[in-house]
Amino acid sequence: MKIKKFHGASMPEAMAKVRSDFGADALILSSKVIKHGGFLGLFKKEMTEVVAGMDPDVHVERKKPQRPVPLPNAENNGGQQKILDELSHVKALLQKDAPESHPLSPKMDQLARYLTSRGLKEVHVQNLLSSIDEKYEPLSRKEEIKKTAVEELTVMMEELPFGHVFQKRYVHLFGPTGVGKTTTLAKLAGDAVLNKGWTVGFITTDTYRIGAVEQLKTYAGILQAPVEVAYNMDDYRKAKENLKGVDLVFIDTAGRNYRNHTFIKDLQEIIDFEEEADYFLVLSLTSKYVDMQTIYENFSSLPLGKIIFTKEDETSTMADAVNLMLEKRLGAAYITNGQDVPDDIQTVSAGNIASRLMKGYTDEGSS
Ligand SMILES: Nc1nc2c(ncn2[C@@H]2O[C@H](COP(=O)(O)OP(=O)(O)O)[C@@H](O)[C@H]2O)c(=O)[nH]1
Ligand SMILES: [Mg+2]
Repeated sequence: MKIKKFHGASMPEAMAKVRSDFGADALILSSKVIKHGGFLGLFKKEMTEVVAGMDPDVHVERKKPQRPVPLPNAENNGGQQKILDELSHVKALLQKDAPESHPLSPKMDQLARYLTSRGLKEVHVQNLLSSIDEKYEPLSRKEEIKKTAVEELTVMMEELPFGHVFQKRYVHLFGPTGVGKTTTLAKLAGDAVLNKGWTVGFITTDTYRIGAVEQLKTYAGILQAPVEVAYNMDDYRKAKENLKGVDLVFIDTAGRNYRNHTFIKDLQEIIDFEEEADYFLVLSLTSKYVDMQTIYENFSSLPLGKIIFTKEDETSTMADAVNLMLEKRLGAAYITNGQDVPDDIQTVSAGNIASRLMKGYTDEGSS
């Protein structure tokens, strides 16, 4: 299949280019609004980008017009010449605007199959392939393809916010049961105390699970940090008052089945969302994509910032995390990769997520 990106000031304009190049049989693989041009990142213009595919085998040549062409004579020859000149001008413009497209080479096909087998969605795979096709000469070495794919995947994610710097006093972690919220909170607090020399305190609203408060107290004890337990909004406000003297307050919440929207309302009854705080959604990389998507959507009524992905050590692919971030235009702050507190946590960037996704590529198949 031939795949190519088309750009236009509007959707109809981009589609006209698709039809002119690929005909009526073109398959639209994706469309999005992108920012283009500008100066120092400002004044960028919005454009529509359409990725279209066309199978050369099923492409039907468009019929030639049946109208008889009038024979040239002295009277209409000048007019005809003008039309022909204009047509060749339009043709030249179209050719200039539309980059050359090629059918997938076996090596690019191998890249597409690798990413699809990891779980990256078709639309993102096709976007990646057409960016590589547009920008690079045909690539043949696997190492070269891997490097280029990492670069282009990084570009696809580069506008999303990644990593984190603590600038607000309150840090909230939300997420389903057992994803690793309490453990991650302990890792973040450990880093703040041990590496940055800050003072920290904890508030937990997880009073549902037996042992949850004790689990947090154990970690807090090691860091010699105070823990407050809040059963309702009053307790929560008092807890904040009691922790006025510390630099950072980490707030642990109960893991609930957040595919059910009522549990989100429970959070709003106990936590004061008016405060200056960072709100993270914690999702396990071992979760199913559709569940991550529903949980994120249910949380969208809260002032959610970035995601923290956990349990990288328990899965072989980051593809669903990438699918979610690209689809929801979300960034990630951290990835955790083990049970050791405080060591098994890393800040993330678009580049290291792209590298993680491409990690197994050179191990598979021929070079
Ligand atoms: N393998 C692995 N296990 C983790 C990770 N983070 C947390 N866990 C484990 O997941 C389990 C649940 O963690 P917990 O913090 O209690 O989850 P919570 O219910 O979301 O607070 C514990 O056994 C943790 O040790 C991680 O990055 N990798
Ligand atoms: Mg917990």
